[in-house]
Amino acid sequence: MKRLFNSFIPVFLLAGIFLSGCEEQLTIFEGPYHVRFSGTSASVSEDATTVTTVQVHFAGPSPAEDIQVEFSVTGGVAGTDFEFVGSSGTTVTIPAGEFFATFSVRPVDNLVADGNKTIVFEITSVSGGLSAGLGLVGKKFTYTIVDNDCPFEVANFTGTYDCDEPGYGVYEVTLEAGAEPNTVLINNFWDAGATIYVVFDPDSNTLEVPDQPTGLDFGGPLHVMGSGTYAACDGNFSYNYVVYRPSDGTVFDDNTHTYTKR
Ligand SMILES: [Ca+2]
Repeated sequence: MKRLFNSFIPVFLLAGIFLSGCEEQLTIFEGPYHVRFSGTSASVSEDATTVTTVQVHFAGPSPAEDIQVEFSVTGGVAGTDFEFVGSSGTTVTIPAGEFFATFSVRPVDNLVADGNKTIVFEITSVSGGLSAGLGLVGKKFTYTIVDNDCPFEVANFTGTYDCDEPGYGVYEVTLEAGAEPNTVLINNFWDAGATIYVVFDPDSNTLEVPDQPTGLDFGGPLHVMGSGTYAACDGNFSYNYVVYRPSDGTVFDDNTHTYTKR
């Protein structure tokens, strides 16, 4: 019985602490009344379709009139780096009798390794003479867009590849860096042992097959020309091309080559 009695004591103590905690939480907020962001930050990948809803709230008694909240945007451009969803911009309204307003944003994807973007929404003014945030608390919301692209490097486009030529098949080719910047030499072009070169544009995800002789001859020298796109992170690329005879313009092939790294 004594052991049982002893075990009750901590329970009563814990209950007392818990109840006193509840009483503290019921303390009524007495001001200063202000409008603030409910959260502080969010982070999304640039290629995500995630819509982030950002909330502001009024810390005070139920408002008798609408509260207009204006905010600024720094570190990114709407329509370029991110976009507003369901609203056009930088004012939200907390309706009379309510406490919350929201706006929503999502990232705009690109194919350039342009680094992470740190976009800051800051409350700049609130109607009714209310303050923006409580001091510095709640005044800013940071929206980070994490870049999912890789910088272009020639070295990532060398080695052994499978070349897929629709209507013909898949065959092995070997790529090596060319003498000119951002240039790669492709051997066994067209599965015909020819060597051609392609030029990558490091500032976009595009590449060009400049008009050039292939070294192949079919009633006259054959040329190739084309253009395509690449994925800098995995080193794969593809292009549309034509093989033609400049002497009379005859096109021998109008097709696509897709290169996948082995
Ligand atoms: Ca990017």
